[in-house]
Amino acid sequence: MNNSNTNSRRSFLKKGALAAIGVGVLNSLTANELYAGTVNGNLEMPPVDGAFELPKLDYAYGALEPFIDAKTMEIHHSKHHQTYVTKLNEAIEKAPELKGKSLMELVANINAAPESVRTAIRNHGGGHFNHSFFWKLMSPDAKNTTASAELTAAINAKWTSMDNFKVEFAKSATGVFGSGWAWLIKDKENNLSLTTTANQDSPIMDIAAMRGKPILGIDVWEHAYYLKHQNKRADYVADFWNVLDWNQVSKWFMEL
Ligand code: MN3
Repeated sequence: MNNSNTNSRRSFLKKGALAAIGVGVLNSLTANELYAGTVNGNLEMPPVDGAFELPKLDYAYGALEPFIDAKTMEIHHSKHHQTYVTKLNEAIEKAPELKGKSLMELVANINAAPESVRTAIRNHGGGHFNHSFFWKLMSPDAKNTTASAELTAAINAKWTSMDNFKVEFAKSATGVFGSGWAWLIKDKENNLSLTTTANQDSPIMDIAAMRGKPILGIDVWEHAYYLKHQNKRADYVADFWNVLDWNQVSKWFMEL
């Protein structure tokens, strides 16, 4: 049997043990279930000619002004994200058995990566996945978008109202200590939860403390906001709602 199945089982057993001692674990999705079937093609991102590529943005660097400034977008995309892509490709060069795997498959199976490149796949594969996801969540036309009826119902079921959800999400995002991400994730039954990850870890990773499929997330590394908002992360999170494309979140809620 291949390693990924063995690791999925181990991961499952570990999660079961954690749940038994009261640590909140969303569900027991196996690595394969996370990316099988109906996953959005854009996020599968198979390597192009053997190497991953920096995805193009659907909008100009200045298109999210005044909420996210053009310089931040340019550096974030063309430098930070590019570096994750470059270093992910370097890691895969050192572990040819990983060649040809989709980004989702790599990131969902950190434990299956050879030990020599595991940290690099975690940091740079995670970075490539998280940023590719993040760019698609934002749009200059965001103000014309609203959550679908299905997504609104799921949010209301958990947080009573959209306003209350936004308060809780913002708390989660401002509460991340140091660099990381805040996420809205869903389980197999479409139940929603908030979670955070450190560095470039992602909720889809088999090593995530709370695993699920992200449908919304915010990068709270200082590089995402420092030029405009300096130390005021809460202001950045407040501005984020103005560029968040609820059509995309609603789409992922149904499709992922
Ligand atoms: Mn970033």
